[in-house]
Amino acid sequence: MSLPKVHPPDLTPPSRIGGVHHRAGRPAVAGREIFVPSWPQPQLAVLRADGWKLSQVALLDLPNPSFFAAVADLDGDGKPDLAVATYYGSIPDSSRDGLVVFSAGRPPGRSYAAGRAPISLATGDVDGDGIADLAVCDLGDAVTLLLGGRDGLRPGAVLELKAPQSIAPADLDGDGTVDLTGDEVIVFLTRQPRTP
Ligand SMILES: [Ca+2]
Ligand SMILES: [Ca+2]
Ligand SMILES: [Ca+2]
Repeated sequence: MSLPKVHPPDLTPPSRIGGVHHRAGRPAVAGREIFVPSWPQPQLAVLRADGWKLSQVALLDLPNPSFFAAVADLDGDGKPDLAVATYYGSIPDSSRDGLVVFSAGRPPGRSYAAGRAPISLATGDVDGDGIADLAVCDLGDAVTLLLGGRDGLRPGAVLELKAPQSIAPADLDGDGTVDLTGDEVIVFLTRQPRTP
């Protein structure tokens, strides 16, 4: 049996935007679109896949460089939204750090405070209201939980944790709401306590 021949995709690497070399952060995917954050440029490339062809269709401006993007319907309108953690690269200079959310992946972006030096994101419905929520890990020793809603994100909780690198959503206790597990195997169960 012969295997079908596979052709490499026709890629236009986002690492050459504007003729300046930069590095790509953790991308996010929604349908046929791929959102690629980067540093040191404070921009995010929007790529679209068409079969094997992948082309850049937009370049979104950010207040800071970014290492991490995530996609989830954070306002409950049925369209996936793009969240980008932006981080200048210095914990002492964190004045422009935070989170930028592009509704349906399109500008303008809306900025939110999300700790100092945010480096990674996780999404899931933590409070069980049917709208995706967002957890932000930052090098300032915290995980910030922001709750999704029709009018945008609102503060949920701040969990102190030594230099969290990443966090994963999962329903660990099977109650239908998403729980969060940190890289130090610390588990945040979000189940509401039952009244006796
Ligand atoms: Ca949405
Ligand atoms: Ca929610
Ligand atoms: Ca749960």
